[in-house]
Amino acid sequence: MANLVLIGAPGAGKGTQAERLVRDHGLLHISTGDLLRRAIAAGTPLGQKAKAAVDDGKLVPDEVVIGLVNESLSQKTDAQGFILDGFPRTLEQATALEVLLEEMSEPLHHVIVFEIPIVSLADRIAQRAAQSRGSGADVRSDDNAEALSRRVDEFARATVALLPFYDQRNLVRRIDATQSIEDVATQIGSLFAK
Ligand code: B4P
Repeated sequence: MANLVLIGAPGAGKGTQAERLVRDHGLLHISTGDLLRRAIAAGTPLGQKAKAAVDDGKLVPDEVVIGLVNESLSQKTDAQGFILDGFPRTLEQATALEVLLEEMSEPLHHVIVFEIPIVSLADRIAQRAAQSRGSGADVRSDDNAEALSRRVDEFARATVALLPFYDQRNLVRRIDATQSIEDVATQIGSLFAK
Protein backbone atom coordinates (compact mmCIF):
# COMPACT_ATOMS: atom_id res chain seq x y z
CA MET A 1 0.00 0.00 0.00
CA ALA A 2 1.23 3.50 -0.78
CA ASN A 3 -0.24 6.94 -0.31
CA LEU A 4 1.52 9.40 -2.60
CA VAL A 5 1.66 13.09 -3.40
CA LEU A 6 3.06 14.12 -6.81
CA ILE A 7 4.61 17.58 -7.03
CA GLY A 8 6.04 19.08 -10.20
CA ALA A 9 5.85 22.04 -12.52
CA PRO A 10 3.17 21.99 -15.25
CA GLY A 11 4.21 19.45 -17.86
CA ALA A 12 6.65 17.67 -15.55
CA GLY A 13 4.80 14.40 -16.15
CA LYS A 14 2.68 13.95 -13.03
CA GLY A 15 -0.49 12.94 -14.87
CA THR A 16 1.41 10.56 -17.15
CA GLN A 17 3.03 8.72 -14.25
CA ALA A 18 -0.17 8.74 -12.19
CA GLU A 19 -1.94 6.77 -14.95
CA ARG A 20 0.79 4.11 -14.84
CA LEU A 21 0.67 3.91 -11.06
CA VAL A 22 -3.06 3.29 -11.22
CA ARG A 23 -2.52 0.53 -13.79
CA ASP A 24 0.42 -1.13 -12.03
CA HIS A 25 -0.44 -0.67 -8.35
CA GLY A 26 -4.22 -0.21 -8.16
CA LEU A 27 -4.04 3.18 -6.52
CA LEU A 28 -6.89 5.69 -6.46
CA HIS A 29 -5.94 8.67 -8.68
CA ILE A 30 -7.07 12.08 -7.49
CA SER A 31 -6.05 14.87 -9.89
CA THR A 32 -7.40 18.25 -8.82
CA GLY A 33 -6.76 19.51 -12.37
CA ASP A 34 -8.96 16.72 -13.83
CA LEU A 35 -11.65 17.27 -11.19
CA LEU A 36 -11.72 21.00 -11.96
CA ARG A 37 -11.83 20.44 -15.73
CA ARG A 38 -14.72 18.00 -15.27
CA ALA A 39 -16.63 20.48 -13.09
CA ILE A 40 -16.02 23.24 -15.67
CA ALA A 41 -17.20 21.04 -18.55
CA ALA A 42 -20.34 20.10 -16.61
CA GLY A 43 -20.99 23.77 -15.77
CA THR A 44 -21.48 23.07 -12.04
CA PRO A 45 -21.42 26.07 -9.63
CA LEU A 46 -17.93 24.98 -8.54
CA GLY A 47 -16.81 24.75 -12.16
CA GLN A 48 -18.15 28.24 -12.90
CA LYS A 49 -16.19 29.57 -9.91
CA ALA A 50 -12.97 27.85 -11.04
CA LYS A 51 -13.11 28.49 -14.81
CA ALA A 52 -11.46 31.91 -15.01
CA ALA A 53 -8.53 30.89 -12.77
CA VAL A 54 -7.88 27.62 -14.64
CA ASP A 55 -8.09 29.28 -18.08
CA ASP A 56 -5.61 31.96 -16.95
CA GLY A 57 -3.21 29.45 -15.38
CA LYS A 58 -3.81 30.83 -11.88
CA LEU A 59 -4.47 28.79 -8.77
CA VAL A 60 -8.08 28.14 -7.81
CA PRO A 61 -8.95 29.24 -4.22
CA ASP A 62 -7.72 26.82 -1.57
CA GLU A 63 -11.16 26.12 -0.07
CA VAL A 64 -12.48 24.95 -3.46
CA VAL A 65 -9.76 22.36 -4.08
CA ILE A 66 -9.61 21.26 -0.43
CA GLY A 67 -13.35 20.51 -0.63
CA LEU A 68 -12.84 18.48 -3.81
CA VAL A 69 -10.02 16.40 -2.30
CA ASN A 70 -11.94 15.83 0.91
CA GLU A 71 -14.85 14.44 -1.11
CA SER A 72 -12.61 12.25 -3.30
CA LEU A 73 -10.62 10.77 -0.43
CA SER A 74 -13.81 9.76 1.33
CA GLN A 75 -14.51 7.51 -1.70
CA LYS A 76 -11.31 5.53 -1.10
CA THR A 77 -12.73 2.10 -0.49
CA ASP A 78 -10.70 -0.95 -1.54
CA ALA A 79 -7.91 0.90 -3.41
CA GLN A 80 -4.33 -0.01 -2.49
CA GLY A 81 -3.64 3.62 -1.60
CA PHE A 82 -4.01 6.97 -3.31
CA ILE A 83 -2.14 9.37 -5.56
CA LEU A 84 -2.72 13.07 -5.08
CA ASP A 85 -1.72 14.57 -8.42
CA GLY A 86 -1.41 18.38 -8.36
CA PHE A 87 -2.52 18.68 -4.73
CA PRO A 88 -1.37 20.22 -2.45
CA ARG A 89 -0.08 23.29 -4.30
CA THR A 90 0.04 25.76 -1.40
CA LEU A 91 1.08 25.55 2.25
CA GLU A 92 -2.56 26.06 3.26
CA GLN A 93 -3.54 23.01 1.19
CA ALA A 94 -0.68 20.96 2.65
CA THR A 95 -1.74 21.83 6.20
CA ALA A 96 -5.38 20.99 5.44
CA LEU A 97 -4.30 17.66 3.92
CA GLU A 98 -2.29 16.80 7.01
CA VAL A 99 -5.32 17.36 9.24
CA LEU A 100 -7.58 15.40 6.88
CA LEU A 101 -5.25 12.38 6.73
CA GLU A 102 -4.83 12.41 10.49
CA GLU A 103 -8.62 12.29 10.89
CA MET A 104 -8.73 9.36 8.44
CA SER A 105 -5.77 7.62 10.18
CA GLU A 106 -4.05 7.47 6.77
CA PRO A 107 -0.27 7.99 6.61
CA LEU A 108 1.47 9.72 3.71
CA HIS A 109 4.34 7.55 2.45
CA HIS A 110 6.09 9.51 -0.31
CA VAL A 111 6.03 13.02 -1.74
CA ILE A 112 7.47 12.53 -5.22
CA VAL A 113 9.06 15.69 -6.59
CA PHE A 114 9.47 15.81 -10.39
CA GLU A 115 12.64 17.80 -11.07
CA ILE A 116 12.84 19.39 -14.51
CA PRO A 117 14.22 22.69 -15.84
CA ILE A 118 11.54 25.22 -16.75
CA VAL A 119 12.85 25.46 -20.34
CA SER A 120 11.75 21.87 -21.08
CA LEU A 121 8.13 22.48 -20.15
CA ALA A 122 6.96 24.62 -23.07
CA ASP A 123 7.88 21.90 -25.59
CA ARG A 124 5.94 19.22 -23.72
CA ILE A 125 2.84 21.37 -23.39
CA ALA A 126 3.02 22.42 -27.05
CA GLN A 127 3.37 18.75 -28.01
CA ARG A 128 0.29 17.80 -26.00
CA ALA A 129 -1.70 20.64 -27.61
CA ALA A 130 -0.56 19.49 -31.08
CA GLN A 131 -1.47 15.86 -30.31
CA SER A 132 -4.95 16.90 -29.16
CA ARG A 133 -5.44 19.01 -32.28
CA GLY A 134 -4.18 16.16 -34.48
CA SER A 135 -6.59 13.64 -32.98
CA GLY A 136 -9.53 16.04 -33.15
CA ALA A 137 -9.74 16.27 -29.34
CA ASP A 138 -10.19 19.54 -27.44
CA VAL A 139 -6.99 21.40 -26.59
CA ARG A 140 -6.82 22.24 -22.88
CA SER A 141 -7.79 25.87 -22.36
CA ASP A 142 -4.58 26.46 -20.38
CA ASP A 143 -2.21 24.71 -22.80
CA ASN A 144 -0.97 27.91 -24.46
CA ALA A 145 2.18 29.98 -23.94
CA GLU A 146 0.53 32.75 -21.92
CA ALA A 147 -1.29 30.49 -19.43
CA LEU A 148 1.74 28.19 -19.18
CA SER A 149 3.93 31.10 -18.16
CA ARG A 150 1.44 31.92 -15.35
CA ARG A 151 1.25 28.25 -14.30
CA VAL A 152 5.04 28.19 -14.03
CA ASP A 153 5.00 31.44 -12.00
CA GLU A 154 2.36 30.01 -9.66
CA PHE A 155 4.46 26.89 -9.20
CA ALA A 156 7.52 28.97 -8.27
CA ARG A 157 5.51 31.34 -6.05
CA ALA A 158 3.33 28.92 -4.09
CA THR A 159 4.22 25.28 -4.66
CA VAL A 160 8.02 25.30 -4.26
CA ALA A 161 7.39 26.36 -0.63
CA LEU A 162 6.04 22.86 0.00
CA LEU A 163 9.48 21.28 -0.31
CA PRO A 164 10.82 22.41 3.11
CA PHE A 165 7.42 21.49 4.63
CA TYR A 166 7.69 17.91 3.40
CA ASP A 167 11.47 17.76 3.83
CA GLN A 168 10.96 18.35 7.55
CA ARG A 169 8.65 15.34 7.55
CA ASN A 170 11.24 13.27 5.68
CA LEU A 171 8.82 12.48 2.86
CA VAL A 172 10.48 14.06 -0.19
CA ARG A 173 11.71 11.71 -2.95
CA ARG A 174 13.28 13.63 -5.83
CA ILE A 175 13.18 12.11 -9.29
CA ASP A 176 14.77 13.23 -12.55
CA ALA A 177 11.74 14.07 -14.69
CA THR A 178 13.81 14.94 -17.78
CA GLN A 179 14.18 11.20 -18.51
CA SER A 180 11.88 9.21 -20.81
CA ILE A 181 8.42 8.25 -19.51
CA GLU A 182 9.69 4.67 -19.05
CA ASP A 183 12.78 5.74 -17.08
CA VAL A 184 10.80 8.08 -14.86
CA ALA A 185 8.41 5.19 -14.16
CA THR A 186 11.39 2.99 -13.19
CA GLN A 187 12.64 5.62 -10.74
CA ILE A 188 9.20 5.83 -9.14
CA GLY A 189 8.82 2.04 -9.18
CA SER A 190 11.97 1.69 -7.07
CA LEU A 191 10.11 3.40 -4.20
CA PHE A 192 7.70 0.47 -4.10
CA ALA A 193 10.53 -2.03 -3.77
CA LYS A 194 11.73 -0.47 -0.48
P1 B4P B 1 -3.13 20.31 -13.60
O1 B4P B 1 -4.15 19.55 -14.36
O2 B4P B 1 -2.60 19.70 -12.36
O3 B4P B 1 -2.00 20.67 -14.63
P2 B4P B 1 -0.43 20.84 -14.52
O4 B4P B 1 0.20 20.93 -13.19
O5 B4P B 1 -0.27 22.04 -15.35
O6 B4P B 1 0.14 19.50 -15.02
P3 B4P B 1 -0.10 18.82 -16.43
O7 B4P B 1 -1.28 17.89 -16.35
O8 B4P B 1 -0.14 19.87 -17.52
O9 B4P B 1 1.23 18.11 -16.74
P4 B4P B 1 1.78 16.67 -16.58
O10 B4P B 1 2.78 16.90 -15.54
O11 B4P B 1 0.80 15.61 -16.36
O12 B4P B 1 -3.71 21.75 -13.19
C1 B4P B 1 -4.36 22.60 -14.12
C2 B4P B 1 -4.91 23.85 -13.43
O13 B4P B 1 -5.93 23.50 -12.44
C3 B4P B 1 -3.90 24.69 -12.63
O14 B4P B 1 -3.17 25.58 -13.44
C4 B4P B 1 -4.85 25.42 -11.64
O15 B4P B 1 -5.53 26.48 -12.27
C5 B4P B 1 -5.87 24.35 -11.29
N1 B4P B 1 -5.48 23.54 -10.12
C6 B4P B 1 -5.19 22.20 -10.13
N2 B4P B 1 -4.87 21.78 -8.89
C7 B4P B 1 -4.94 22.88 -8.07
C8 B4P B 1 -4.68 23.09 -6.68
N3 B4P B 1 -4.29 22.08 -5.88
N4 B4P B 1 -4.84 24.35 -6.18
C9 B4P B 1 -5.23 25.37 -6.96
N5 B4P B 1 -5.48 25.25 -8.29
C10 B4P B 1 -5.34 24.00 -8.84
O16 B4P B 1 2.48 16.36 -18.07
C11 B4P B 1 2.13 17.05 -19.27
C12 B4P B 1 2.54 16.36 -20.60
O17 B4P B 1 3.96 16.15 -20.71
C13 B4P B 1 1.92 14.98 -20.76
O18 B4P B 1 0.67 15.14 -21.35
C14 B4P B 1 2.92 14.21 -21.66
O19 B4P B 1 2.55 14.34 -23.03
C15 B4P B 1 4.23 14.94 -21.48
N6 B4P B 1 5.20 14.12 -20.74
C16 B4P B 1 5.02 13.60 -19.51
N7 B4P B 1 6.12 12.91 -19.11
C17 B4P B 1 7.04 13.03 -20.13
C18 B4P B 1 8.39 12.55 -20.30
N8 B4P B 1 9.04 11.85 -19.36
N9 B4P B 1 9.02 12.86 -21.45
C19 B4P B 1 8.40 13.59 -22.42
N10 B4P B 1 7.12 14.07 -22.31
C20 B4P B 1 6.44 13.80 -21.17
